[in-house]
Amino acid sequence: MDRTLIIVKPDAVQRGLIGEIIARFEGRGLKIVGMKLMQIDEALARRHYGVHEGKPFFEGLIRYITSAPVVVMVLQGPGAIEAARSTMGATNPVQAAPGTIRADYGLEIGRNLVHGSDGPETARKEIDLFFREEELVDWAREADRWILE
Ligand code: IDP
Ligand code: MG
Repeated sequence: MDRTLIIVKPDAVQRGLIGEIIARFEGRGLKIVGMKLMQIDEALARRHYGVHEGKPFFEGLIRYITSAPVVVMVLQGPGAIEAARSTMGATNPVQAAPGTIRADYGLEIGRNLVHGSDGPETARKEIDLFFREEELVDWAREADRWILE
């Protein structure tokens, strides 16, 4: 089953939107198999966003993601990566489709509330970066037979 790493970013935590954002993913049927509140330190931020090193927004991005606590989650389900990305909306909230998290709660690309892995390889790397194997719970959800065919 596919897995993806989600981060409820510092702006969303500060604005009291943790529950709202988790509810979007949970309601869609994605299963939470890992979750914690944490403060990302600079070293972890630089590793997580390593692909963006050297870009003009990079240092600001590191300051943003380390500026307050975040909630990190591993979500599981068929097509979890794509499902989560479509629930999040486009990177720039102004261009995101209405009904997505970023469109419904954001206006600026540098305060776009949520992160989601962009592919299977990135997802594996990001999950390993934020969670130890024993922190992930492989549980049987009673509702699964009403969500998954
Ligand atoms: P994604 O989060 O939709 O995958 P990426 O292109 O991977 O988007 O960028 C990572 C994060 O970097 C974005 O979510 C956003 O927080 C930040 N970011 C990207 N481009 C800009 C920019 O032009 N200005 C400020 N922040 C940016
Ligand atoms: Mg990305």
